[in-house]
Amino acid sequence: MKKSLFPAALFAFITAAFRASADSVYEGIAKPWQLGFQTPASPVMEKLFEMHNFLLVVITVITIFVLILLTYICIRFRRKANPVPSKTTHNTKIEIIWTVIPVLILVVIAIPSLRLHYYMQKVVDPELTLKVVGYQWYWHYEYPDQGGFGYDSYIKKTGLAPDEHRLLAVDNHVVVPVDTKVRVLLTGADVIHSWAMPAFGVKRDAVPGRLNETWFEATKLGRFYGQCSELCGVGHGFMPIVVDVVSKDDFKAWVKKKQDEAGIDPNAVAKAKAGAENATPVVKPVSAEKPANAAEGTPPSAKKEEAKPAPDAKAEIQGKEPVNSEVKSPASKAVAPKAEENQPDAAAGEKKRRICTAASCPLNYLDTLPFN
Ligand SMILES: [Cu+2]
Repeated sequence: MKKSLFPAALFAFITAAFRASADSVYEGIAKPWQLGFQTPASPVMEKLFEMHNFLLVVITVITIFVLILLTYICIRFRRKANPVPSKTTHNTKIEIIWTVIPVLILVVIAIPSLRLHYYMQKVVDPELTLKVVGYQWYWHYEYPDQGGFGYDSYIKKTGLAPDEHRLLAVDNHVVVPVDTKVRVLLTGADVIHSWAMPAFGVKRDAVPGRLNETWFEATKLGRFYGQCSELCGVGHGFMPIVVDVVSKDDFKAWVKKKQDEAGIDPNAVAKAKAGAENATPVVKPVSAEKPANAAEGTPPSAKKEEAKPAPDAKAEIQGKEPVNSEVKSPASKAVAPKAEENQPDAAAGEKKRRICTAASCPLNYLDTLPFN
C-alpha cells in the first residue's frame, strides 16, 4: 500500500512545486533554513555580497593560521618536549612582521570597503524619487515625480491570500520599475524607524526632523520583503515593507491609475517636469500659491511638485535639500490634518492616521494599534 502511494505522492509534489514556480512571481524573502544572504537584486547588494565573500576568505585564512600556530606551540613547546624554556623576550624582526602584516591586511580591507561605502551613499542621476515616512507603526509612501500621490502601507493581519506571508504582508505595496535608479528620501514622523530591504542592500534610518537619502536599482522583477529595522516601539515588529518590482510599462499603467484616483492631471505633471528641467537653477522667489513656509531656493526636483497644491507639512519636507536638512517636527503632522486630503484612500475613512505619543495616548491605546 505504502509503496504504491509513494510515486503518486512524489509526482503530486513535483507538479505542485513546478506549478508554484511557474505561476508565482519571484520572491525576495528569507527562506526556512536559509544560510547567508538573500539573492542580491540590486547592484549595491551584489557588491555587498562580493565584499562579504572576500572578507569571509580573509577571516578564514587568518583563523586557520592562528589555529595552526597555537596547535604547533602547544605540541612543540609543551613541558615534556621542551623541558628548558627559552628566556627570549624581544625579537625585533618578528615584532615588525606581526605589526606590519596586520596593518597591510587592514589596508587591503579598507580600500574596497570605503569605495563601496561611497557607492552606496550617493545616487547618481536618479530616475525616480520615492518618499518614505515612518510612523508608529506603518509606512507612508509618496511619488513626488509623478504628481505627489501617496498612500499608507499597513500590515495585513487577517485575510491573507495563499501567496502572502504572515507578518510580512501589507495592504499597499511600494511599486517601482525594474532597472531604474530610485532615490529614496526618508524621514520619521514620530520616532526613529529604519527602512530596510535586504535583497536591495538598503537599510537607512528614517529620523524625525531629518531627511535621509539612499538609493537602489532593482535588477529583478518580483516581490521583495523587508521590515522596519530600528526599534521604534511596541509595534516595531508589525510594520513590514513590500516592494513590487514591475516592468516599466506596468509601472506607467500603475502610476496612471494612482494619478486618476488622486485626481492628478498627468499633463500638468509632465509640463511641470519639463519646465523644471529647462529652468535655470536660480533661487526662485516664493510665489503666492506656494505654502507660506516653503523653503527658498528649492532644488530642481522639488519644483516638479508645483503641479499640485501640496499640504503644508509635506511641502516643507519636499521643498528642502535631500540630505541632512531639517524638516518640520512630528508635532506639525499632528496639527495638520490637511495632509489627509490628498490621500486617495482618505475618503474611505478607514485608514485614519493614528498620531500617538506617550503623553497623548489613552491607557488602552494598545487596542488602537493596526495589528490587533
Ligand atoms: Cu519602525
